[in-house]
Amino acid sequence: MKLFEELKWRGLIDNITSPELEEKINEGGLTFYIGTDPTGDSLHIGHFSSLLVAKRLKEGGHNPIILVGGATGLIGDPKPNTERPMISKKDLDYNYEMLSKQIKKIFGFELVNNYDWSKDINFIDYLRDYGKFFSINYMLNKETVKSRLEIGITYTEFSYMIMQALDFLYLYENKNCTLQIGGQDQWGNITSGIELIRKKIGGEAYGFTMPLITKADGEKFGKSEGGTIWLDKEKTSPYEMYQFLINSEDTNVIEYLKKLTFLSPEEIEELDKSLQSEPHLRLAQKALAKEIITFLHGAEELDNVIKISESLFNGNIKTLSSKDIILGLKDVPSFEIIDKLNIVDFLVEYKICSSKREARELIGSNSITINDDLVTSEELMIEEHLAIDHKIIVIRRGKKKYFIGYFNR
Ligand code: 629
Repeated sequence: MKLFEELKWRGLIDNITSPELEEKINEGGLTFYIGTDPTGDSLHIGHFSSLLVAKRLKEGGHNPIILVGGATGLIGDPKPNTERPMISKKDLDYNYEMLSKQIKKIFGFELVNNYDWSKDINFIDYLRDYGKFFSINYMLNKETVKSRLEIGITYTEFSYMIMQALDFLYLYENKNCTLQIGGQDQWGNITSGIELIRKKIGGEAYGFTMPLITKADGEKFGKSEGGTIWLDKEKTSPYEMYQFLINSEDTNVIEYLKKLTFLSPEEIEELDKSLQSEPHLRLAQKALAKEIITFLHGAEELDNVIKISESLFNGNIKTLSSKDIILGLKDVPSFEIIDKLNIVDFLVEYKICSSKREARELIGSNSITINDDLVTSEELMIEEHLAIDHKIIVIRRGKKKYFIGYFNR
């Protein structure tokens, strides 16, 4: 399968600016770029599929440039239905440092900063050398701008597309960059650059956009109930990312394997077969989580995450450290254990049971465990010597309801 065909098969091509791009993608040898603004201090999994396409193109013999928008980040790419808050230069610089480090560490690509060339353009030159090539009608026709006319758009955000166009022209002239890629929301910005290159210097440049990943419920991919899934392990632990991925819906998991992993079409088709015949084994979800966690955080992190996940849910909680348990049970109810109580009073005090009667019933039906040990006596005193690492005890009510009690939080 040729590269362009594989990108299509993986659902990574939304729109291309000209038909001859297909052959050029298959031939290799293009210098291309993708840009990201430092609006946050980490990439999230929604950026990941776009940046992975840069890696796929690199493996297909093309030369990637990643642009981090130290200038455009100060202006704000207009969003369809809201004005972006103005970011401070201090925050922008911090985000820029964090994002550049992260992209270099994960992808190792050449980075450029559009502040380096934009900062030297004075206002009059900007209007004469670039603004002159943009008719208001052309700009008003951009999807995002059109949708903002109702609620209002400032001159600042309105000008953004000229800045991104200017970037493409700069990289075309200085790095022989003839292709820009981006998510489908970038179509207007990318075509603005192609137009500027054509009108100003008679050059020919190309672009293609990628579909943004969807979720079964139409929600934006990369947002879970626990919030955004960040690539920075300090913001989203490998365990949380693993849980997010392993819980992918059956209806989405094959799309995610195509877009977010380097598994071959044959391997993905095998996983699709297992999804159809033995969905309960969740082999596709396990493969997705394995590939992404290994790519981002390394094989060791993957092993640790699987150990936590299996120990927690196979009744071997005592093989884990309190740190891993807290990580693995991040969102379960937790409380500070103050007084020494017997188990019945304890279960009522910390609202694990609604009454002493219910507590006695659940103990009697073997439905309460402490650190995976069944509670068989109503006289059991809950004391620190029961704690794991002298810190926590894990109470499970029934099959899946967990609580964490802290002795020394
Ligand atoms: C200057 C800035 C350029 C080229 C691009 C840019 C950034 C671009 C943008 N991109 C999004 C972002 O930064 O806003 N104007 O968050 C985001 N991008 C990755 C994909 C995207 C896009 O980082 O292109 O479609 C979704 O992840 O929204 O000269």
